[in-house]
Amino acid sequence: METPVAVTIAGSDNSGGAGIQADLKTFTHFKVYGQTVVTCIVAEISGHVRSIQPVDSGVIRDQLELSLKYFPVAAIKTGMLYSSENIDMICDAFEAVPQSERPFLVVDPVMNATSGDPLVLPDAIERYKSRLFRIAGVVTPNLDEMSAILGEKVASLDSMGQAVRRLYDEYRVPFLAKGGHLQTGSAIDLLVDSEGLHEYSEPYFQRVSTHGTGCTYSAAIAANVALGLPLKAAVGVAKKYITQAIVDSFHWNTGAGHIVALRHFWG
Ligand code: PXL
Repeated sequence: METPVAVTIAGSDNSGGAGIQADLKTFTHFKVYGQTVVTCIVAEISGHVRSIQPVDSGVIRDQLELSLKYFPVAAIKTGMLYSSENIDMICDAFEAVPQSERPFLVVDPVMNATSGDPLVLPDAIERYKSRLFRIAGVVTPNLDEMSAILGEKVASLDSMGQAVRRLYDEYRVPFLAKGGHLQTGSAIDLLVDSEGLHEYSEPYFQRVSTHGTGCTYSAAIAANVALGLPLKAAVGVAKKYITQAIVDSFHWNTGAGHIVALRHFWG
């Protein structure tokens, strides 16, 4: 099989656990050729964002147009998009591709870092709802992001099931609701598509950093769809991968303290 190409549109995390860096490592793990559209440069470590430098929107557009024009892009994932202007521009570039040739689009609606620091300007959330969700192949919100999209708190498995159905009814594209933060002993995610609800459950591991889990999970879904798996199966593979990445996290002790990071590769 020819090596498929996948593109991540996201921010750069210098510490390497999240953002563009996590996405590229994940694409490489699955033997998918990764390309990047960098939206922001973020200076951070797990648990603390120090500064954000947005990339000029014309340069963001050029990165995406070059990938779409010159490469057989099978899948795109979006992470930290930062502004409504960026979202508009990405939708415009995507919609300019004839419908039958469009890559599969995974939208991770990144709003905050695990530390709670905002990674999006407040008005961008409306643009996700009015444009980007509607052209997605799947949208992958966590509980906080689902709450922000729906405008009401989603904090239990029951409410997550109802919420994800409402999202499907509203936007008519598959949604993967990630319940990892429910802390029920299992990390339960619910995918809703035209066939209904599918549940994915793996053991929940506490006390390890979750920095980059959303990025890594959505990149793994994009990689596996690019490899030819149907969405339902791609989510299953990605769920097992993210669980193992957490279990086998890196732990470092330096003069500045103890730090944990996801493992994106083995061997
Ligand atoms: O995990 C969310 C996220 C997305 N994108 C970038 C990030 C982070 C979290 O820190 O740095 C660039």
